[in-house]
Amino acid sequence: MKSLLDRPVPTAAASLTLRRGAARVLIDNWTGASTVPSRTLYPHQWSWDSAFIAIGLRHLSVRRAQQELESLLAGQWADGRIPHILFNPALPHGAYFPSPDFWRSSQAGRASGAPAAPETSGIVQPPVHALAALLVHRADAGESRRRGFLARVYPRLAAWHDYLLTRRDLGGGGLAAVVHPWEPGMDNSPCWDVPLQRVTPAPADAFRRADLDHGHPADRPTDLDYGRYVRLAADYREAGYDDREARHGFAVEDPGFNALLIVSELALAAMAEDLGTAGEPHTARAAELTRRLVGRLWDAEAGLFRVRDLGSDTLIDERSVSGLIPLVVPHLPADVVDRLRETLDGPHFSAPATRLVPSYDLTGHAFAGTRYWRGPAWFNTAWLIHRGLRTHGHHQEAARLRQGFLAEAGESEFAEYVDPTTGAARGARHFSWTAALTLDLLSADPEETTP
Ligand code: 2M8
Repeated sequence: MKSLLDRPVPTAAASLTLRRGAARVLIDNWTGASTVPSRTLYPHQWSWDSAFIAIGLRHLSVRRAQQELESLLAGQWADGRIPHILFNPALPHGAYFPSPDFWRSSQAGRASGAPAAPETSGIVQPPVHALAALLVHRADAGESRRRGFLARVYPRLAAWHDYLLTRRDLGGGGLAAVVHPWEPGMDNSPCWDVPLQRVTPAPADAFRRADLDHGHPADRPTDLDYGRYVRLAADYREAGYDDREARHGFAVEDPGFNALLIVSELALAAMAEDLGTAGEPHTARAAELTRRLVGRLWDAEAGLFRVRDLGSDTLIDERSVSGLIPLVVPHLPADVVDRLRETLDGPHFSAPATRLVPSYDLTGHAFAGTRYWRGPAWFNTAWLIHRGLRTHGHHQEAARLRQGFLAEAGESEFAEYVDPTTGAARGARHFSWTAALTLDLLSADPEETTP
């Protein structure tokens, strides 16, 4: 097991090596218009991956970072949704499952406004995009204005948020709901176990997984999990991906997802002002969403936000890193911020072998150090929590997390995630958002704590 004391602050030479390594990953994973998360496991364009990637790419090439986001927006549906995958038509269907012929977006999603091309999935991922777009804009505001970047992306991002806040307010409480475990980005979290029990799995012989060609079965979700993922996605497809028609077998309000929506609403406010229009409607919406988030999902006793299961209208009794991500919201009540910091440093999330934050409660009944989102520590969530600590002025804790992040990223060859009990790298290597967010933390700009 690695000792935390063995980890000095990176020297200038070590930082340069890290920067070069991270840049190499992004160059290798660039396809010409966007970046794949991993050449092996995830060979298409993913939604929230591209947002994190753009945040890092802006330090290499602002133009390329803009292109990353605009390439994703080319797959946006007329109803406003940004699909979670845009498929590369040059790849065979077997490269990833579920493939375009499963989702059939251009046909099955036509009435919901799916584009004729590219083929996409029909579900979504967390709305980090407006935050990413604002950070990309600010990396070179002059160039961005000359190219009309904000003018093009702002209306599309506003439509995306409108989709989430109208079609996806399934609980009627003013928060966006997610309807598939892939939507909050934490596919296999124990938070989904109870709501997923209501879903009849598709039979195992009805599909062929491609993830096991590259990922280890002990790390990935089980076949039973996949059966349920397939059932939910197929039912949504059969309803034309229409949220007014679909009877969602799974619907939850996720704190991380909604926190990112709030931060992105604030980013839209800043964009609107830059474009000479009023940012106030977005600021007001962010304030209202913050009230809803605290009102519907905060658990003061546990000291973190919980997931609300809309099937039973109860809070799910699990502790996930998603419940800490709201730290990134600027206008949280002070007592909530204090409790979140305590929880971060307490027994549930303070990992023995990594300075990253585990995805699930270290003491929880379902904790598994290597299995997908059921314990492993991920770099994007650490980046968000780092941002949250800085937003609330906790610079020392933020600096510690940054240092841990950079050490883990380098030692793990930019791994997808890390086992928090041993520090061992797991999942894909040369993973794009790990590299991108490394570049970002190496260039951390104190001006950028809040939108
Ligand atoms: C993982 O999710 C995909 C499905 O979207 C998968 O397991 O096949 C998650 O970690 C998700 O958050 C991430 O966006 C995606 C690509 O990196 O991989």
